[in-house]
Amino acid sequence: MQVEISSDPYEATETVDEACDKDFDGVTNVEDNCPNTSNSGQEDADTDGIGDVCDPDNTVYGYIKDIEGAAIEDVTVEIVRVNCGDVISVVVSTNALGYYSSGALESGYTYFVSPRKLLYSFAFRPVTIPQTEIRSYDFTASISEE
Ligand SMILES: [Ca+2]
Ligand SMILES: [Ca+2]
Ligand SMILES: [Ca+2]
Repeated sequence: MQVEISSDPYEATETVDEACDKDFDGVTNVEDNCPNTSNSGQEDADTDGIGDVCDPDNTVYGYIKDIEGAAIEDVTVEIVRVNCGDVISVVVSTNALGYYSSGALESGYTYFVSPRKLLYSFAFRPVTIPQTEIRSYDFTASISEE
C-alpha cells in the first residue's frame, strides 16, 4: 500500500502551527501578537500589532499588586523624564488586572516609573530606554502609614 505525501511539505505544518498555541496563553499563533510569550490579554500600548511583552519599540509595562497578590485597579502610573530642567511625563492607569503600559517612549533617556494611589505607597523605579531586555516593571504596594 502506498502512502500519499503532500506535494508541499510546508502546507500541513503551517496549518497545524496556526491552529496551535505555542505559548499556552489561549490565543492561537496566527492571532497572537506575541506568539512566543504568554500574554492572554494581548495588550499593545502603541497599537503597532506587536504585544507589549515582546515589543522592542520602547514600551514600558507592568502589573501592580498588593502584598497579597491582588491586582490594584486605577493606579495612576507616571512615567517621568527629567532633562535639563524640563520634565516630560506620561500618565497611564492600571486596568482591572492591575496592568499598565505606555508605548513609544523616546530613546536615550532614563525614565522614572512612579505608581500613585491613595492609601498605598510604592517605590519608584528607573528604566533606561531602550531597555537592554524587554521585561515588565511590576510593583507591589504596601499600605502607607498615616
Ligand atoms: Ca499563544
Ligand atoms: Ca502570546
Ligand atoms: Ca506594540
